[in-house]
Amino acid sequence: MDPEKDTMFRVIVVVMLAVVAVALVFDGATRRVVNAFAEGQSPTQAATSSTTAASASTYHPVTRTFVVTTVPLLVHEQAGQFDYLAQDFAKNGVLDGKEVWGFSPSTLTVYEGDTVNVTVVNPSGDDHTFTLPDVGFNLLVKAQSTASGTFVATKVGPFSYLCTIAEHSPYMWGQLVILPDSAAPQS
Ligand SMILES: [Cu+2]
Repeated sequence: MDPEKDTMFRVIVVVMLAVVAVALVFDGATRRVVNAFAEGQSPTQAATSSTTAASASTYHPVTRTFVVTTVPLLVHEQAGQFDYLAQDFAKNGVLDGKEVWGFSPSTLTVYEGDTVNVTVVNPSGDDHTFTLPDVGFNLLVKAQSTASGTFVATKVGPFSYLCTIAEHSPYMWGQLVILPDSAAPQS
């Protein structure tokens, strides 16, 4: 090939590659700015959004209301119903000095920042408590009554709630699950 033509050909290829590269970069920048306007940001924010967008949650906390009922599972009143209970409740039986009660439901799930409203219904003849030691929340629910309270879910984690009446406490418990706000549906 003519050396002069060969040089010209190389120059044309390099110039074309440069034009394509500039077009791609310009297109990317334009898309970021257009997307930023669509999301209500300024172009300046858009320039930094690629590093900050992932961490910020847009979840708006809500109030979540729960009704929890205390339910008898294996208690003294059932001794006539299940013949094994007489032995269980006797001295050195597996339920000596205890009764098995539950909370229904036994799991409550909320998101970080939510306000949690709990009403505990206790139809039974025993007093109970609904106690969340890690949250600093406690309700005493007298026999055949209801009690309500509210707290804010500030810490992420699973937290146990229990009845602190000694006869019930090993068995009568449930779990409050506070999920991080980043796990919530983003609005
Ligand atoms: Cu109890």
